[in-house]
Amino acid sequence: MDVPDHIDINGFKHISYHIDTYSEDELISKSESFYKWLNERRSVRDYSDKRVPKEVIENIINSASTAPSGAHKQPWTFCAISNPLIKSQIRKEAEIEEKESYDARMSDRWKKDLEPLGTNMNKPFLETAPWLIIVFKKAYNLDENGNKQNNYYVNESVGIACGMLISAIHNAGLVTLTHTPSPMSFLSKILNRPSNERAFLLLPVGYPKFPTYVPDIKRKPLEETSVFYE
Ligand code: IYR
Repeated sequence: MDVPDHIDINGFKHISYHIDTYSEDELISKSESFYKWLNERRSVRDYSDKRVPKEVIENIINSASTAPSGAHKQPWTFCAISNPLIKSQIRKEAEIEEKESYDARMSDRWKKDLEPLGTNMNKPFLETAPWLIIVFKKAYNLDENGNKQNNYYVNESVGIACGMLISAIHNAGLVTLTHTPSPMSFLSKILNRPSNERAFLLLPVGYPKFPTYVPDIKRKPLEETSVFYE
């Protein structure tokens, strides 16, 4: 059918959009192989210091930035750090916060829940990994006059972008870890971020150290993660 390549909605141009579609057999096999590939991803805590080209990190960030966001505000900034001095400053401050958390802020129950994962207050990966990506959420934007402009569903939007970032890292054959030093305000200071940005997640990116061991955990089966209403 002949259709216009664009239409007007509320004075905004909407362009016609197509994606490839598949037969049911192809649908099943593509969705299954994607799941199998994604299921190979593991959070890794021990990194090689092997170099990763900047262009790879740029592509990974661009992939994350394709995420859907409230009113298409893309309320995120990805800070990518390879500078060793900044990495060591981040490690130093993160370990101060982590020591306080593990010593005083986290409940015994929480620490017990983390035991199988082998986490502790030491974060050498913050210096060893060739790159750290720190994701900041933009609580609001500032216009030219310094007025606050709302963003919408900021946590949802940035959370989705982080999921896509993690998948892009896995796709590149690299590994990461969702590290959550808490509080994370020291990152705004070190990286000199504006007042409308708050640190959301810190991800080291690189190759795993050899040999690397990860906890022998299992993922919940479909029956425990989903309910179908047919
Ligand atoms: N933020 C601490 C503690 C920690 C918390 C959770 I929930 C984890 O899944 C893992 C660690 C840290 O990064 O060590």
